[in-house]
Amino acid sequence: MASVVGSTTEKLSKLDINGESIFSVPNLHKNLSILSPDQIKLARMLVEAGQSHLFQSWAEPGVEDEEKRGFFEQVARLNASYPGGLTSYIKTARELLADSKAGKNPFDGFTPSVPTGEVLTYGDDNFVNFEELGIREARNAVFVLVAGGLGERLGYNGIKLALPSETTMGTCFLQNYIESILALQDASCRLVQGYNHILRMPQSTIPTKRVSASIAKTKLGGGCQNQIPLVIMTSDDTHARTIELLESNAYFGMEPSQVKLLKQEKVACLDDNDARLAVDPKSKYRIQTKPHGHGDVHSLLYSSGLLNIWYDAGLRWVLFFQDTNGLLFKAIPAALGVSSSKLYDVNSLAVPRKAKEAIGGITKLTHADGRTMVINVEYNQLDPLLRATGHPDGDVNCETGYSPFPGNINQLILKLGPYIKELTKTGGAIKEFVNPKYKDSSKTSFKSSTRLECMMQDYPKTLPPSARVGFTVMDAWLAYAPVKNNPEDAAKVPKGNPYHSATSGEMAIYRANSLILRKAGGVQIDDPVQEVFNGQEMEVWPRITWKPIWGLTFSEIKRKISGSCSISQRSTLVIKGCNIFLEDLSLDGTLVVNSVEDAEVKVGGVVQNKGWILEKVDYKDTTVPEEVRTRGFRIKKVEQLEKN
Ligand code: UGB
Repeated sequence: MASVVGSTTEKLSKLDINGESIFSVPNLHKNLSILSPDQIKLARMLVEAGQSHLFQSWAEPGVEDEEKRGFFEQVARLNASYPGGLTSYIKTARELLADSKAGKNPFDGFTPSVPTGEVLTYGDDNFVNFEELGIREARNAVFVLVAGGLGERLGYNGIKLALPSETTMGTCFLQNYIESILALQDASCRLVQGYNHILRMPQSTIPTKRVSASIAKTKLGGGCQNQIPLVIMTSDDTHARTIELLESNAYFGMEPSQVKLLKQEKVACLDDNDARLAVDPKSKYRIQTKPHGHGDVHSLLYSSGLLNIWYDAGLRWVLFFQDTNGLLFKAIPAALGVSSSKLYDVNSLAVPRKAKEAIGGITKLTHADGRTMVINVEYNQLDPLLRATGHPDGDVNCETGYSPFPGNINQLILKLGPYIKELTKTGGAIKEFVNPKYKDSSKTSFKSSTRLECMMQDYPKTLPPSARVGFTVMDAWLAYAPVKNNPEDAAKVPKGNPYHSATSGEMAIYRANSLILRKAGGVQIDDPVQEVFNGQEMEVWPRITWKPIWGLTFSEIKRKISGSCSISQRSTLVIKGCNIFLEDLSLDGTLVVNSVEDAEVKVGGVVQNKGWILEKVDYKDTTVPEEVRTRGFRIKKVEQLEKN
């Protein structure tokens, strides 16, 4: 060791940057004998970057040496996981912190205006055509789920992917997503392989029996070879629990090899405007870290090598999505159809946005020099940007009752070829930002440490003007109902704005399914009643749920409903199977229909029973499991008709 230190010391003796060298940091100097050459190199890099304070409280050699080596392991990880290493991170941090202190507007020189995009209306011919195109393209798609966030606003103790998206079937978000992807895979293969004609036969030619509920089986031929890949971005906060959720549920029916997990690393926290790295309050041998944001997904995908593998396999689209939107897959087929027909390099899914709603606004930005881009302006930046550019009222609703800027729901569809080309230039690095909370107006110190962050929707910021960047707007009832707010905060959301809570996320699924059955199948569905759960006023529709395989598109659902069907408000309908046909069904109570994949079932007649009742639960009642009390109700199963 002495000789290693000797030779390294010789090299290091030549180093004296701005008067700071390893030798001017006594506690580090004393410990050189216990460090490897690589660790000394890292130490040198830190000192050069103005981080000598990290060694300030180090013990004498021989004391806590393991912890010291652990410190360098962490530094090596932080250095390797950031493009350009820690030196580059600190340099960027200094620049961004200086801009923030100077109050520099990140959109300086840009004027915002409302962009035009593709606005879709559920169920019209245009929508149905896009859906068919989307289903056709789905077999050329890859799904990327960003699920590294802990959901601080939600305050849930588990991972959000494990939360029930709704409690009638009890399907968690990850299961809902995986089953939807499998259903898309199946529908896409059927359409392309041309044996969909079997499914599209007039119903009179399909041998079925009526429910009450007998099952007639028809074997549908053909198997699908295409497997749609799913990538899940996790973080240290979510990785192990995501694997456990997958493994303990046999990957919810997906082939394990179809799913890849990429773990994002956190980044170093910053203590002051000089970008001095923060020492972890729990250990003087650790740097405090925090999440870098969902923008990491691009560099992770790039460095994973997956993009080229997919490209070589003939895949064309990468679809990014978030962890808690139970409606998302109702919007995916049409949105993918838009991408495919318009040949968009980037297509962002959007919904009408309420002013001040915590979702970004899709905005056209025109620079004084003529450059333009259509990009998400994050919810905390939209109001100041508007005020700074001649809109004294800032982020307000227009005469439609909505913000004129469509709301970004962070569902992006990127065309794989141009995406690879762009990432080859950038390495997947996304423009970062910093958001320090200052102690006072002098902006010299922070209330708590901050860090650089990046967002996946900022990807288009580096694209050339020739890139085809568009967006697709759909109704929020169809496309967007995330679970982000805890009950207490949700109850404080301005009246008329969406709650984004576990309660609203679940109720939105029932509303969407009810509206879809009304619109696609002409089912008579009673109007909802208003009820208050955990201080949030909700429309309560009949609890109608189905497995994604039953109906992903308007046409598919329309095809499965005939005659005169009706469902009362207090009813629950659960459809678990593919070829279940509703015909002249009158439901007032609870009906659960289970069928195996290749069975055909016709469901009809009058079903009446006491049904399932929603029982209120207070979110403060800790005797009730967290995922139940945060949604404000549980389902009491009094009576049902269940047919298998
Ligand atoms: N996520 C990660 O995977 N890693 C991280 O480091 C952080 C998050 P939030 P946010 O659609 O409702 C976004 O916290 O960031 C995952 C858009 O920026 O739920 O406040 C995390 O697991 C905003 O423009 O949302 O806001 C989750 O799946 C708006 O569109 C996802 O990233 C808003 O979402 C989003 O994280 C929205």
